[in-house]
Amino acid sequence: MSSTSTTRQYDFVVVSNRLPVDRVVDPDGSERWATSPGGLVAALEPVMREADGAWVGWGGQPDLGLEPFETGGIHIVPVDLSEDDIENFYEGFSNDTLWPLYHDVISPPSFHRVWWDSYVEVNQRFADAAAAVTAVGGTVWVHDYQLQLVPRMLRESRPDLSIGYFCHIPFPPYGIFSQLPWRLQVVEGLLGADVIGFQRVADAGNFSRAVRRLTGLATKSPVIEVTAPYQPTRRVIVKAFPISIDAANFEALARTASVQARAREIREGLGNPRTIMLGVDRLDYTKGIAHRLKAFGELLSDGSLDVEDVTLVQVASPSRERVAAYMALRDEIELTVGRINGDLSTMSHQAISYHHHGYPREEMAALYVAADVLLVTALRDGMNLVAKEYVASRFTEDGVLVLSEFAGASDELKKAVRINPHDIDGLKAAILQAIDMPHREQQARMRSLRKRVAEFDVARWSREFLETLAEATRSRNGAAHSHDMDDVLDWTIDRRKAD
Ligand code: GDG
Repeated sequence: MSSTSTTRQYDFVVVSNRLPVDRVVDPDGSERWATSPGGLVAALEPVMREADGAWVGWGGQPDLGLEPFETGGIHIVPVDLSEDDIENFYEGFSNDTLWPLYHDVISPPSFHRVWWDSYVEVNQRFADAAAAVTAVGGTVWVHDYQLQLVPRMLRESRPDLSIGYFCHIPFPPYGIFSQLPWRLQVVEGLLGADVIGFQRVADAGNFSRAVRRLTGLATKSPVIEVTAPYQPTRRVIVKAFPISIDAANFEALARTASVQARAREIREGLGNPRTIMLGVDRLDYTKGIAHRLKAFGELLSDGSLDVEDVTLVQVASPSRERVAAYMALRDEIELTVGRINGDLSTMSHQAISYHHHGYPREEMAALYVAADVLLVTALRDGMNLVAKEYVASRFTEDGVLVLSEFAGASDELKKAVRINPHDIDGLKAAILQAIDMPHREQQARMRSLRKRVAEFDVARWSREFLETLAEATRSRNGAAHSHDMDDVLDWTIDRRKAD
């Protein structure tokens, strides 16, 4: 780690709530920063390196008071959050207002004016930090629902910038979005961007409808004409850019001898069941874990499945543990798992192997390799990367993906066994279909899924977004955007030709 000057400016800046690095305390008490394993870092790392870009975000703990620094080749510009900011902006407005509202109000959103005030204040802090470190004519890419006001705030202070925004979660239909007391401010905040990206075509449509209803601006997909009284008048592009994973990297990991050996060990540890089913989710009410458990429990208790033959491994990684709805969910899930295991496990075979842990990537890959069936039963999910990771790991071309139609991934992964998780009988039938699927059918489906995931990987996602942003900016103000960004785009286009 080395310090860099606070006044340094960059041609390419990414802004996200969390930094792409985690603070790690080693056994000897020393502290260091480790790159988070997330796909976003993997996707943007080459672009960052090429453009010598910077990442603006929060370090994950209150009041760190850090100066900009460099780690793993990435320039880091930390934004400080206090305990109050975490409570009001992050756990409050982001995770207890926007998250449930944007996921079909599965859990009721709370609306509190102090949370909103904090959201405005913290968004301004992120916008100021980004404005301070971005060079004239530079490009800023803002990520996710915690920072929806940043595009407009940046546009006001830095009209010279090229501004992109990507929403990782769904954008709700107007009937739901309109519940938000600050709906107009949010829409106006996003319209500060030149390009607004969503996971699904439906999300982009929902956003455009909200714009029409709230502002009266004209929209004709993919363009929103921002006209007076809004200033500056310009065109905003609103489109779907479905996010993906570093598929080649995942496959390479799955192929390693150690991951293969670990997968065999996992199977043996479970008592060598005929079928291993797997669920991997943050412990979140959007993921439909309770629906999955209900269907599986019923299949065991009505005799359709035998606990000696089939085991469900459920990884529920800890998430948002200070938010009340997540505490209640944990209790509900763990009670259900306990009941099913208590009623239906035998001395030698457990019905559900439940793990409330985060695991290293290698262990995740071993689980994907070991699993004959992956269950994705989300009630609403922007994309669901777990589904794509499973597909990328199945280089043997077998295994079955059961996929909720309410996950963004279902727009692309058409050969999955598609389910409506609310339809418990349908879900049970799909689980049986997956378990009994002939090998040839598994292969035919998996080949098609793998082709899609390999072709539309995360590098392509970031490339397509940044190319669209560069084009939009060019048409707005001639070729006035940064020349260094041109170099990055030349590089991404060369990469595409090489693919
Ligand atoms: C949001 C949107 C959208 C999970 N447990 C462990 C672990 N993971 C990794 C998975 C996967 C990622 O976390 C989860 O991504 P998802 O896409 O499934 O879901 P969200 O966290 O809700 O992400 C979502 C995504 O943003 C991207 O735009 O797809 O819809 O909600 O990569 O593998 N990784 C490790 N240990 C764990 O225990 N190492």
